[in-house]
Amino acid sequence: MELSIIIPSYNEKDNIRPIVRRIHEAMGSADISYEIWFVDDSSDETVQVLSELVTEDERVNVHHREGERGLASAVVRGFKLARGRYFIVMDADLQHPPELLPAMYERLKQGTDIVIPSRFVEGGSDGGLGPFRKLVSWTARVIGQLALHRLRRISDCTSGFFGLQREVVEGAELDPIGWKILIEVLVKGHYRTVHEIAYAFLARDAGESKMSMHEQWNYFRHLVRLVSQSPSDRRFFLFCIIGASGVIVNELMLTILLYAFHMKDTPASILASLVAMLNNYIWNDQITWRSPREGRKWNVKLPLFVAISLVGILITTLVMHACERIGFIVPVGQAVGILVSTVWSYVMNNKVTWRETEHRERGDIVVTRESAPTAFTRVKSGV
Ligand SMILES: Nc1nc2c(ncn2[C@@H]2O[C@H](COP(=O)(O)OP(=O)(O)O)[C@@H](O)[C@H]2O)c(=O)[nH]1
Ligand SMILES: [Mg+2]
Repeated sequence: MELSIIIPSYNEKDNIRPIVRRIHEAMGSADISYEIWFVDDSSDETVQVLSELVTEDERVNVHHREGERGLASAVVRGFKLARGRYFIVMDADLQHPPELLPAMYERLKQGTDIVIPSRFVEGGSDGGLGPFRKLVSWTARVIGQLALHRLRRISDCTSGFFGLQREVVEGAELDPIGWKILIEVLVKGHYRTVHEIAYAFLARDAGESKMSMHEQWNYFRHLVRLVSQSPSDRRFFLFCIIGASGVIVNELMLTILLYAFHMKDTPASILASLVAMLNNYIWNDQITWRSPREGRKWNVKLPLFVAISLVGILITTLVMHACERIGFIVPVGQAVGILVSTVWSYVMNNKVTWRETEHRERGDIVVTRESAPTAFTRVKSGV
């Protein structure tokens, strides 16, 4: 078996037959052995439609889960059931055009680990969503990309449409919450290459969306869990929290020095900053980079940390001025500067101050992009 197409479905009675037909049409010309797996949690006539289809069409397989819900866990079940060398996951409602399947398959066959049709690569669009859903979806993506470094370069990291080599998820401990199976795969999967293909996300053919506020909340919980399970993302998060705690220490110290010790403004300000720096150093040493790091002494680490922080202050000011020059007000420029210098300090401290002892297998992930041929982007589903 070459390819397994995995489709999570929940109350999609009017979409099941059309999507199977469209998949066969799309795959018809290609000489590929493939199977379709519906992982279904439906409580309506979808169940009957699927059981009829299984007897009519040998390529169709159904796994019905009784009393269970959840798009992402349905896909994980699909990964376990599927027999193909390659997997492609897509929705049942034809918002993901099956016409893209042969191109995705070709890429997988050439050895790309993960293929993601993207709404946000040149030539793609997400016309299938209303303005409110677009805003929610954009916010969710940005928060995800800030929290998890492996999502940063993937333009459509919350997509429900993607293909992968079986090995990407085999042996990975997938344990998603809610809907966004792709973020789970991107964070925990074993892969080196990602290819994005532009496509147009279309409006639903029939039935209605099952997206809800509850699912947005699940997405947030899922992110928190992934951050806690991914050492480097967890470190960056802790570093930011400790940095923020330093601001409170700084202000508190300043108040004490000014009003209890009647110090002058400038020395009070400098001393408060130094105390905050010491505060940050101690917490980072004890929490952020606790182990397994090189056993350097504090008299090496502390000066390095201070030097990096001082350069960070310089960076903040330079960025603030640069922003001011292009028309932003000073506080906004300062905020951008703080952001840049936080990333600077984190990267430098991670690489220099608390240098890792063991050689970790690194290797960057390579992301390539392709704008889709018009034929793929203009397909209208069933209309
Ligand atoms: N198995 C399973 N599939 C689900 C569940 N919730 C949604 N789906 C399917 O996931 C896909 C995406 O859902 P949809 O409502 O279209 O979300 P939207 O495209 O983001 O509006 C569709 O194929 C749904 O039938 C679920 O709890 N279990
Ligand atoms: Mg949909």
